[in-house]
This record gives sequence, structure tokens and C-alpha cells, in this order.
Amino acid sequence: MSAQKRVRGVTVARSIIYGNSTVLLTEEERAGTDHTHRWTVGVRSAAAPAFPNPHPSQQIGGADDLSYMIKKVTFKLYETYKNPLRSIEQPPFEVTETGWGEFDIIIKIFFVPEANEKPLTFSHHLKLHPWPVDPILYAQPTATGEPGMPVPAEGEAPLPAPVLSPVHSWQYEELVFTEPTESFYATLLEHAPTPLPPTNRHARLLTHPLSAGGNIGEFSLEMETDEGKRIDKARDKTVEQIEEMRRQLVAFEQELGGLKREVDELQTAQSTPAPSAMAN
Ligand code: SLL
Repeated sequence: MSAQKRVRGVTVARSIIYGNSTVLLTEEERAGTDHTHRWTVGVRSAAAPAFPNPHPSQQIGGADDLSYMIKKVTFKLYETYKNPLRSIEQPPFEVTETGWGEFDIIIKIFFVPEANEKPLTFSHHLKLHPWPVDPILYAQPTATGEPGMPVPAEGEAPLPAPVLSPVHSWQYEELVFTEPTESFYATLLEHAPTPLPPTNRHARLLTHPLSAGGNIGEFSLEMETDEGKRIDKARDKTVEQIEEMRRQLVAFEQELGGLKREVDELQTAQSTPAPSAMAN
């Protein structure tokens, strides 16, 4: 099978996530260093291993070994780290370090040679500090008036208070291989990905938001559908706004036309000598 010849008219998609999880260092670990956090940055398959597992709150993605398609991943860390360009050539494709600050990490994914694909580059902002409290879940004070306390939805048990650690920040991406080479296509078919679960299997708020959008727990089909709905809604709203601006534009143009006519009339009146002047 050829690693050059491409399979016409075929695309194969594989879901990955990239990002980081962070925990606070313990008192003892902090002794004698200015580092405060331990973080792991990585590239993983989007689906998480089957539950239950001992630490569901720390298990984000990673059900599948991606080395059938990924040869290596490089992570470019902040320049003060020893050997800042980390090259990981075996799964899991991740780097664990400690530190005190957030910075951008350049993640470069290299595919297996038979794929004949160019490397892909992503930038990830290393996240150490918790997300701001979800404004929907934690919007109002409780009956006792304490600000920032969780507001349970009707008929629900009280929500747990947000905790400081761990913090998760993961981005979902779909790798789309258009017209893969024959041999890579065969490899892809041999490695069907673990499907995303229909819904988030974590208990509500067991984990922190996965990304800036504020999604909680794990990547699921439900989340994908919700995202689709959000995009549809945003598109409808944009169309509505364009329509409204078009209406405003037409109204302004009419007003402008009217004003121009008035200016013309005034100018004509000014430059035309008054009948009495002509008589002189
Ligand atoms: C900031 N611009 O000021 C960022 C830089 C750098 C974080 C953050 C320790 C590095 C080391 C560390 O966490 N650096 O020990 O080499 O927030």
C-alpha cells in the first residue's frame, strides 16, 4: 500500500483535545521554591476512559493511544525552563512541570511518516488559576444573602462550592485528514476512536470548566449538540443584526438625501440674486 498515493474523495476525522490540568503544590512541596503549582500539558484523544475510575475529576480525555497517527509532539515552554523545547516521542504526549505563572505553550503535532501530513501547531495558554465562578450557576446570593454561594436549581440538592484545585483547561479539535494516503487510510480504519459519551458522566460540578466557554466535566455528544445550537443561535442573531443595520442604513440614506436637497436649495437661493437686486 502506498504512502504517497492518496485515496480520492475520502476524509477521515479524529477528535483530540489539547490543554492542561493543574493542581496546587502541597506545603511541603512548596518549601524552598517559589513554585506554587504542578501542571500537565498534553495532547490526548477526546474521549475519556470508561468510568468509574479512581480519579474521575482528573481524567480528561485520553481513552485512546494516539501513536498510530501521531509520531511526536513538541511543547515549547517558557524560556526559563530547563530545555524549554520538550519533544515527546511516545504516548502519553504530555509534559508535567511545576511553576508559578501562566504563559503560552506552543504545541506542535507531528504525524507518522506514512500520513505524509504537515505538522500542526496550536497555542495553548497554560492555566493555573481557577475560572471565574460560572455566572449562571452561581449568579445570586443564597437565601442567607451570602454572595458567591451556589444557587441550587429548583428541586435540586445544593451545589458544592467551587474549589481551587484541580484546574482544567482543554480545547477540543477535530483533525480532518482529507484524501489520506492509502497506507495511512488503512491505519486510520484499523484504529476506530472511542466515541464520545452521549452526556457528561461526571457528577455535576465535580470538575471545573474545561475551557473558557465554561463547559463542565468532559467532552460529550451533548456538548457538541449544544455548541451547534449556540452557533445556530449566534448566526440567527447576526442575520437579525445585519437586517436591522440595513434598515438603519436605508433610513440614514434617506435622511441624508433630504438634507442634501435642503442644502442645494439653500445654496441655489443664496447664489441667485434677489429680484430687487436684478432690477438695479
Ligand atoms: C507572567 N509572563 O509573568 C508570565 C511569565 C512564567 C512562569 C510566567 C517558573 C519558570 C521557571 C514559571 O512558572 N514561570 O522556574 O523556570 O505571569
